[in-house]
Amino acid sequence: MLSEKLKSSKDYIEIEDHLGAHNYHPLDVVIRKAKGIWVWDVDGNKYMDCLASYSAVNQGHCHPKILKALTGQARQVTLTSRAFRNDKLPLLYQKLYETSCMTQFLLMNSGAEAIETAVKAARKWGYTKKGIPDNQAEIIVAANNFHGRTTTVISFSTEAQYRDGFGPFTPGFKVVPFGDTEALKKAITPNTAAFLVEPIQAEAGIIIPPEGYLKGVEKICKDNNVLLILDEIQTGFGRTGRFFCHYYDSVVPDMIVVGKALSGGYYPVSAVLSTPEILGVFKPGDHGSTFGGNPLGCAVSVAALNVILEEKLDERSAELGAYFLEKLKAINHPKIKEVRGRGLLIGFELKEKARPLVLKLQELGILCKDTHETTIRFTPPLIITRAEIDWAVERIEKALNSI
Ligand code: IF1
Repeated sequence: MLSEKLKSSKDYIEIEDHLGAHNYHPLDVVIRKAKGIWVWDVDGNKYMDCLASYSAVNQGHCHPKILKALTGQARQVTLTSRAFRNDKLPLLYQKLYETSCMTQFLLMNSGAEAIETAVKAARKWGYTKKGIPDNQAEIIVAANNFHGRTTTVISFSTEAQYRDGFGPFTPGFKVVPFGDTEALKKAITPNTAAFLVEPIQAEAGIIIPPEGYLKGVEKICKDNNVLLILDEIQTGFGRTGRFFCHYYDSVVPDMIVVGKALSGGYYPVSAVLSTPEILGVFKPGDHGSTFGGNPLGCAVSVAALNVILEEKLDERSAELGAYFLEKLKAINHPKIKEVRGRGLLIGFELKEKARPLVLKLQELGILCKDTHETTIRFTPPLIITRAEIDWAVERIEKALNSI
């Protein structure tokens, strides 16, 4: 058996690089175990996880309450398909209703699938409710968006690499600059069904729009009978210091798209949170997924949401994010271009490529990830403590001084 020979990280990496598609360039750390904000590799090294699986483990790795829900449900029933009903889906609907101000929900699995769902709902709403002529619906998106990797979703990406070689693309999308309400207003036509946007652009490098942007967007959408779709897949569930990032602006979107921390990292669960007026456009057979709304995912999801509420992770994120940001801003180093963030969604931009700093931090026991070459994201699980932030900042300073 091949696996008996596997001893060090090197052995695992060799197999992965040989047999796996090379659609990633991961750090050479092979994680075997994780707990809270910490992970351990197969060589026994311990690291602080400052990526939190791109905000999917806001609750911390292997949270015991979510684990209990997972194992308990796994013994009962895991998958029924939506051909039949199950006794956990209604409980998740109720939990989403209590936590989101939205009134109708549709469960999927990955973030990209939920975005696809929102696109389909917006288009059908456009034809059946707004009266857009057949096949003419337009959806406006923001430049430098990241909403996933499926063919339709990359059709409205502005990142050359995400599209290159994957055409032809899905038509019906228009791009406007992020943070620019005037551009949005100008782009709207009678055929515009929706505007899809992230409250903070994470993949683009933690880009926070100008004050009042979302409020302005909300008004323009309302005035023009255009649906406002917010992608809170990464910014949701406490990451930015509020339960949803758009709570900062007191806006009421028409659809909220969520995923990642909705399951605390245990199982892929995503959803569109909306209203009967909009999700009501789906009739039986219009849309679905084998695994969407399955009882295992729903049980996990209810527990994951309970952890966020019980541990007040949104408040923790606001408080500790402000602390982390302040400490990072206090580092006086010529290589730092800008430090920005909201809650524990923090971007640390250098004047040069960030990969060497990422590698140095790995040596010093911190895992993080660069984006767009020069920015490192610091997005630890929201359960991190002040002392642990102090520990991290000490190492970040040390790493900066040694590259
Ligand atoms: C990868 C980035 C983060 C997302 C927003 C939808 C999705 C994502 C705002 C799609 C997913 C992930 C995917 C992951 C890397 C990661 C990422 F660097 F690419 F941009 F988190 F910042 N909307 N983001 O952030 O959700 O289908 O993946 O469940 O490896 O591609 P998904």
